[in-house]
Amino acid sequence: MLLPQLNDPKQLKSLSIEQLNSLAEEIRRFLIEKLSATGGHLASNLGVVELTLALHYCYNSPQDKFIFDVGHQAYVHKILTGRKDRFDSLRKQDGLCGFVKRSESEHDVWEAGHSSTSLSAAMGMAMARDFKGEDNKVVAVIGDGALTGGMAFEALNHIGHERRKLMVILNDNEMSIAPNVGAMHNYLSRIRSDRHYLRAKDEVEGLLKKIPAIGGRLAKTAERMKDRLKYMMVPGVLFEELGFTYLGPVDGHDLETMIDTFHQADNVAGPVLVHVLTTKGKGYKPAEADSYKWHGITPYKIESGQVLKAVGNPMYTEVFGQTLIELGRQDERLIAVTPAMPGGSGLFPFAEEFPGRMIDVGIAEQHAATLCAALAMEGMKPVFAVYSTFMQRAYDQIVHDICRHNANVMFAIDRAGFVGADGETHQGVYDIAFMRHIPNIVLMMPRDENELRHMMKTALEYNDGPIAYRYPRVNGTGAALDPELRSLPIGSWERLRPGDDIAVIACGPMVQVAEEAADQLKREGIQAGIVNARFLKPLDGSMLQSLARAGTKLLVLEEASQAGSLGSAVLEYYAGHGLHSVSVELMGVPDIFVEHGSIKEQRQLTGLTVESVCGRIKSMRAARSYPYGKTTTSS
Ligand SMILES: Cc1ncc(C[n+]2csc(CCOP(=O)(O)OP(=O)(O)O)c2C)c(N)n1
Repeated sequence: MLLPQLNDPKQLKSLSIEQLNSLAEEIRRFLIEKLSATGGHLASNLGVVELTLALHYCYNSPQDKFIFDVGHQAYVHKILTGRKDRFDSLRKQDGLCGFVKRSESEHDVWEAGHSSTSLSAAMGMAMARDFKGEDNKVVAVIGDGALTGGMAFEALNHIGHERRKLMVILNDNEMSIAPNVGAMHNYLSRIRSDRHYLRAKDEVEGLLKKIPAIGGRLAKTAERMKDRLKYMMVPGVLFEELGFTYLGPVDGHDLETMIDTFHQADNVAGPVLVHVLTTKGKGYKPAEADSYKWHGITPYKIESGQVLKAVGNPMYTEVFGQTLIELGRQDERLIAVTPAMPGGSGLFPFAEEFPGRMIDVGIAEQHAATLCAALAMEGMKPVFAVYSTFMQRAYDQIVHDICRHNANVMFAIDRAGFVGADGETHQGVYDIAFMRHIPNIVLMMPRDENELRHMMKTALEYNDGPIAYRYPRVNGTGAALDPELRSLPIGSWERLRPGDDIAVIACGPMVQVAEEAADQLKREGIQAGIVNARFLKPLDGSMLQSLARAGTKLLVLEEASQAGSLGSAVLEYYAGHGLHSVSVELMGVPDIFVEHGSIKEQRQLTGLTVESVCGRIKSMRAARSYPYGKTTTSS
C-alpha cells in the first residue's frame, strides 16, 4: 500500500511506473469508498487519476501552477497534496470543499465552480510569471464540456496570439454532465475515431514537401490540395492554426505515454495543447456505464451501485419538468433552451415527448440568453431553463438582448436560494438583485410547487416581455396540485394571515418558515401576519400601501442577498412614495459568501430559521420605530 504513506506530491517522483499504476488503483478504491458515504463528483475524478498522477510526477506543485477548470475533478489532486485524511468531511460544513480551495492548501492556486475560466487564469498566471522573470510551469486542465464555454474560446484566441509558454490539457471524455454537444465536440470525436489516419504534423508536412513543385495555376491548386491533405491527416490542426502545438491524442489512462508527452511538451517554446482521452467513471462499473448519473452522486452502496436517496415530496425541478410537458402540449411554440444542464433542469421528460424542442447549447449561458431573445422575437415561446448561479454569466445578454428588446422570453431559474454541498460558487442568492432593476422584466417566486405551476402558466400567457419564475433546490411542500392551471394577476401578492401590528413579507420557501414562526408565536399570544410576496417585480403597491396605512411593522424575509433583493425593493417603494414612517426590517443573506454544508446549516448560519424569525419579531414588537428599518429598543 502506497497511499497511506503519501503526504507530499514530491514522494511520487521516486516511484516507478509500476508503482504509480498500483497507486492509481489504490486511489480509485479510496474514492469509491469515501464517496459512497459522502457523495460527490465521482465519475469525473475516477477519469483523471492517471492524469493527475502524471502532472504531480512531472511537475513541482505549488511552484508550477495547476489550474483545474470547474474544479470538481480535483479530488485526486487533494489526495496527493496531503488532504486524504479529510475526505470523510467532503462537501460538509467546515469540511473539505468539493472544489479547489485556496485556503485549504498552497497547492490550490485557482478556485472555480463555474466552468471555462481555467484558460484565462492560466494565461494570467503565465503573463505574471513572464513579467516577474520567473520560469515556473502553468498547466490548465480543461474538460471537453468546459471547452464549450465562450470564455474558453476567448482565452484560446488570446493565448494563441500571445504565444506564451503554457500547457493546456484537454481532458476529453466525450461528456459534459450529459453527453457533450456542439461542433467542437464533433471535431474532437473525429480525432478520437480517425486515429488510424493520424500522423504527427511534422511527418505530414515532410510528406507533402516531397510532392514536386510545379508552376503556374496548377501550383496553386496543388497547394490547396496539400492544405486539404494536411487538414485530413493532422490531428488537432484546428488548435495548430490557433497558435498551439497540438500533442495527442494520448490515452489518459496510460501513465507512461502521458509522462512522455508532458516531457515532449516541456520542450515546446509556446503554448501546447495536450489532448488526453479518458473514460469518465474509469474503474467503477456503474459509473462507467452511466457517467451522466455518476457525475455528481449522492451516497451509494458500493457493490450494487444503488444510490441512497432521501425520500420526500417531488423537487420543484421535477414539478417544473412535468408541468412544462403540459404546457408544451398546449402551445407548440414552446421550446426549452438549456446551457448544458438538461438533466439537472428536469428537461429529459420534455425532450422525450417533444424531440427537437429541447435545445442543449453546451455550457453557453450567454449564447443561450441571446438565442432565446431572437427565438422570441420571431414568435417562438422560449423557456430559458437555467440555474440561478450560472445565469450570472448572461447578465449583459439579459439586459441588452432580452429586456431591452422586451422579448417574450420565459426564465425558469432553478437552484434559487441556498444549494447546500456545492457551496459558495453555486449559491443562487444574487439573481433578484441583478434582475429586478432591469426594465421590462417580471420576476416571480412561488411559495409551493402548486404556485410554481400557476406561475408557469402565467408566464406562457404573458405576452408583454420577459418574465421569470425562480424556484429552490428543495423538495416541494407537498401542496396539492390544482389540475387546472391559471394565470396570476401580474404584481399581486397574497395575504396569507392577518396579524395584529406586525407582518412578515416573505417569498419562496421563506413563506413556510414565516408560517412556522407565526404558529410558534401564536402559542405565545402574538399574531404575526404573513404576506406571500410572489411577485418580486412589480411589487404589490396597493398591499404595501394598505400595510403602511395600518401602521403594520414589516419584516421582509428572503433567502437572497439582503443587499438589493426584495427587502431593498420594499424600502425603495416606501422611500419613493414618501412613506417614511413605515417600520421595515430585513432578514436576508448577509454580505458574505456562504460555504458548503447542508441547506439547513446554511440557513442557520445566516439566521434564516424559524427561531431567528420569532426572535426578530419579538424584538421588533418591543422596539420603538424609526423610519427605514432603524429601530431602538424602548427603555
Ligand atoms: C458556467 C457553468 N455552467 C454550468 C456548469 C455546470 N457544470 C459543472 S461540470 C459540467 C460539465 C463539465 O464537463 P467537462 O468539463 O467535460 O468535465 P468532466 O466532468 O466531464 O470531466 C457542467 C455543465 C458550471 N459549472 N458552470
